[in-house]
Amino acid sequence: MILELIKADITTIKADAIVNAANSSLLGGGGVDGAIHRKGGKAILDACVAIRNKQGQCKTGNAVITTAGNLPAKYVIHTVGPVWNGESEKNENLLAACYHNSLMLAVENEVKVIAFPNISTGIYHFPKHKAADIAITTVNHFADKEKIEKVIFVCFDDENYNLYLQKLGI
Ligand code: AR6
Repeated sequence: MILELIKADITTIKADAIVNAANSSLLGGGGVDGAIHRKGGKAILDACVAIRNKQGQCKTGNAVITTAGNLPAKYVIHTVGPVWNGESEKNENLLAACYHNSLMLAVENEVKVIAFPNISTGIYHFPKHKAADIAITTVNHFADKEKIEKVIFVCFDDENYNLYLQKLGI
């Protein structure tokens, strides 16, 4: 499994799946979620509504998969990160679950290339250095690693990009 780092808008990435930092409603919001729904179009929202009607809200740490609509990717994996509230261990486990469950869904759907944004580090205020450690560790420890060809960490802001550069030893 190759790890790649880029600084970009995730909606421009042509991966098999891009991951969305969603909220439990699955009905869109601001940040990367807003950008994905805006550019991906109504097909994504329709698919999210269908999932909600079937299973209700998406719990923190869980993930669901939909079409990517008009985006260059094939799928969007929507995962709900924790809102940082200072409860370190609980929040850290939930953030790790986001990466783990997104990778599980990727494998189930034969996704070979998956792109992650820096989940929870925007509106949800998770400390960026801790979030980067969790993202990299969870991806590196994923048991079915050989089934994924490439994980792309997509950073949007300089602070995250510089942290990942350092932590990935690039
Ligand atoms: N491409 C890649 N990364 C982005 C983009 C983009 N287009 N836009 C922002 N980021 P956030 P959260 C980065 O706030 O903290 C929404 O309202 C951003 O710099 O999008 O998980 C949801 O509906 C940051 O590093 O997500 C939820 O309610 C990272 O994406 C809530 O925000 C995550 O920032 C989720 O909050």
